[in-house]
Amino acid sequence: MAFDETGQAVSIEDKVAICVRAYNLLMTIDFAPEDIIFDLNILTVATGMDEHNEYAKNFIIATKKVKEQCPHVHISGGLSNLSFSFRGLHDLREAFHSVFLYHAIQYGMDMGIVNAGKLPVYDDVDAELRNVLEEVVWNKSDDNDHVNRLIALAEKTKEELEAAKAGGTGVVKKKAVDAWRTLPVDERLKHALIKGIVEFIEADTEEARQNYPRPLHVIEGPLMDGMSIVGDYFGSGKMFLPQVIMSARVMKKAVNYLTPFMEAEKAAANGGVASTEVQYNGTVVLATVKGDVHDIGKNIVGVVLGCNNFKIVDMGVMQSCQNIIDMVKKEKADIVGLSGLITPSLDEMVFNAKEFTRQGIDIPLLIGGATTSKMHTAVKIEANYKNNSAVYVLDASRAVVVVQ
Ligand code: B12
Repeated sequence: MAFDETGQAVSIEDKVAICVRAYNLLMTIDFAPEDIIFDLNILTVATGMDEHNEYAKNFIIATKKVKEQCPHVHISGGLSNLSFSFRGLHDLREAFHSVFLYHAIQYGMDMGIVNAGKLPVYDDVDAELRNVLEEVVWNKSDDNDHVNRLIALAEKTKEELEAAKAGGTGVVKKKAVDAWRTLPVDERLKHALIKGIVEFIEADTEEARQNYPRPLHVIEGPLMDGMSIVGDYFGSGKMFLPQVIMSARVMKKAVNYLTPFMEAEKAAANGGVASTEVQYNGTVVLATVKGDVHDIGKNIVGVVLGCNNFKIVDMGVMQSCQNIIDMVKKEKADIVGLSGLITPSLDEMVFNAKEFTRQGIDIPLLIGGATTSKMHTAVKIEANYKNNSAVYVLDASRAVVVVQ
């Protein structure tokens, strides 16, 4: 922590000086710089004392400076201190944390202590409140006007909460909950994904299923639309990992709900014969490559191909190249599909292609997942796969045509 013999660092200069001093000391014993995490002290703002108003800004600016002067270190901080002045007003405090993190992350903050599952999405924070919070975080006025406006908003929130309590618990929240339930079903599905709400997902998925010709269309339509909004928020720092995990759970639940319907479609196409008794069109081994945990897309591909009468051997995530090769041989697979969504997976796929070539795998290799591309597949993977073709597949519906 940014602490020394005289106490905890408050100013930018002190935070930086203490960290640089600690860094230099640690360098003399060859401590790995990437293993150093500095906590720069997030201190309480909007306390009513002018000298406290710079605290959030100091943390953010110091984060940037420490990272410049101490290469490879990481920066952390405990969030609850920031909003300590507003104890009891949970929504306001959570909004405060979200706005602060949005900026601090852009300046290099790597990790923090916060109830992340409760953070609102930055864009969802009420515009008036967000503007005031921005001003307070950056201490944009000299005359305390911004702090006074925040206090006024806090007073209003408090009164609303008290009124709600008097008129029965949770009235304010209940109203907001009900409002999104009146949206059209596609919008409700998107909302549930973005907010990570599982409560109504099966009922809404069923309603959407009735509106589309095929269950797969619900996945490719509103569910994928919702996931891409989640991806945009995550990519731009407006949503955080625990929130994305909640979204992923919602998505999985919806897909699980639709799976039996897709299987029934398949059975109907086979004249009512259950999948175990039919002759498969071929065997496809699917895996997410080593180091990568994303599996929603791969699972959908598996379901869709399964519905088109392919035997699917889904190996799951984080699969080493050797495991995949062994499985392809064991299953006498006709096609192998690799999924990857993070940048390191691109190199891992190239490694797979080389090893497939070296170990004599000679079946078509499908490549999919958000970070893969036609270009990378052509230039890096296909060029290293000598025994057959590497084919980039944009989405699950296209996988069927390609595999056929
Ligand atoms: C959900 C999600 C997660 C979930 C995953 C849960 C799960 N069980 O899968 C969790 C929260 C765990 C997660 C973790 C991380 N994630 Co993430 N995640 C996402 C998110 C929001 C959605 C992915 C998704 O499921 N999309 C929906 C599915 C249906 O789409 P899809 O996978 O592309 O699949 C379709 C096609 O690509 C294709 N397809 C996919 N695979 C295959 C395979 C074959 C063979 C074929 C034919 C087709 C095919 O068909 C599918 C259906 O049409 C994306 C952003 C985005 N919008 O893509 C980020 C994203 C992929 N994640 C990202 C990151 C950075 C991470 C983390 C590193 C975060 C962190 N700091 O820890 C970790 C990764 C840890 C690791 N080692 O893998 C980045 C990757 C950036 C990059 N270039 O590296 C993204 C792009 C977000 C961003 N913009 O920053 N993530």
